[in-house]
Amino acid sequence: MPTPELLDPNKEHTLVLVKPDGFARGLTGEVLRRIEAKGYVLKGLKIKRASKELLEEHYAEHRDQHFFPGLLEFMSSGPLVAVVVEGDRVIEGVRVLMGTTNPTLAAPGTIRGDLGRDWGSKYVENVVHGSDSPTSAEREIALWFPELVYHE
Ligand code: DAT
Ligand code: MG
Repeated sequence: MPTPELLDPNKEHTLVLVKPDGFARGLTGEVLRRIEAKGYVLKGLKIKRASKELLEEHYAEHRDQHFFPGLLEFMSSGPLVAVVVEGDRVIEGVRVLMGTTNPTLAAPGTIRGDLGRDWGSKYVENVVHGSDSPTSAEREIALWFPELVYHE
């Protein structure tokens, strides 16, 4: 396989996941369309069924929350799409595009507000994930795309 282009450490990146609900509903293109239309650039992309081990690392900050087992069950229930997105202030920008966590309450115009809802399931199915800070973004990208990060 050809070596992928490494991420430019001088540029800002975030990790986006089109979650299993979004992928299964055929919304991957719509989510990526909004991110690209905003002007951000896709630097890495893969379809993947995430293991519980990977998700435990990814959601480590929520390990002690009551919803943690259900969150891992939902996130490993089917394939998802992982994406590295680049752009100035992209971490904040993608969070604004996503909308708030609860998809029933997320504002219209946002990905979660326009495409998500409650389905009466025991999980919060909210279509998309985006890193919440530079520290999280760096950690999450190294976890999902180690091949794009330069290691000495
Ligand atoms: P976000 O995904 O908006 O960054 P978060 O990091 O607080 O939200 O939580 C991660 C995911 O966990 C979220 O997308 C859905 C789920 N979640 C959060 N709070 C929850 C709750 N109170 N009950 C059930 N699931 C929850
Ligand atoms: Mg979060």
